[in-house]
Amino acid sequence: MPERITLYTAKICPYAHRVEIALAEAKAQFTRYEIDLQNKPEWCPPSRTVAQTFPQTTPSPESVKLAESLVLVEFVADIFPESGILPKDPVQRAKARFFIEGVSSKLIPAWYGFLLRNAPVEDLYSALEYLQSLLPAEGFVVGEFSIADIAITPFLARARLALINDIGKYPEGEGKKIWANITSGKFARIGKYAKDLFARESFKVTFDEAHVTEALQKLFANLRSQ
Ligand SMILES: N[C@@H](CCC(=O)N[C@@H](CS)C(=O)NCC(=O)O)C(=O)O
Repeated sequence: MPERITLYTAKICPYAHRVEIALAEAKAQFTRYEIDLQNKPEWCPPSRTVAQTFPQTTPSPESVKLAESLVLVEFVADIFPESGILPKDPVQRAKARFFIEGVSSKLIPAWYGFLLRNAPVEDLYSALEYLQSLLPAEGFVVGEFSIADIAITPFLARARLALINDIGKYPEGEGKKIWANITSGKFARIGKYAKDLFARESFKVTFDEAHVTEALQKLFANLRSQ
């Protein structure tokens, strides 16, 4: 187990946010460095496929550097087993990972496609329909709050902000309606699930809504005119 953890992160980044939620669940002591993704330090990997999230055992060059949000969430679960975010039962663990797979392969591509390229909203609806079908009648994905809920929360939180503020490439004025569509009616279960996720203390203490709203506005303000 590392003696010290340093997390290089960015409030805007949904991937890095996963790790912050995991650390908050674990009540872990760590040093947090906010990185400006538009002006990254030299040592930060240039590729956008690599997360800006590295727990380090010490700040020295010899320190252990790890990346990739889902790897880091499980790393936190491994070194802080008392956090309870990794289900003890192997079946529940597999179910949590199965849900995460759906977030990665269905929800995230559909959301970014819609947000950035005005891809059909039906893709987003069908990804959410699929994930909703995996949810139990109430509570979190495997009952207790787990890695599965951590994987999706930052994306739902940013989708809400982008949609209620009408930020994105999709037609102007559609955002609020779409957020209402995906949280009520046939998506009422997702709506209740999102409320439960947003009420979680580990989410509340790690989400700077004003900062993320402003950052989304800055990043994506010109999308419709491009
Ligand atoms: N698969 C990575 C994805 C991380 C990722 O794409 N992060 C974005 C920020 S949200 C990034 O690296 N942006 C930096 C850049 O584009 O240079 C993970 O799960 O950690």
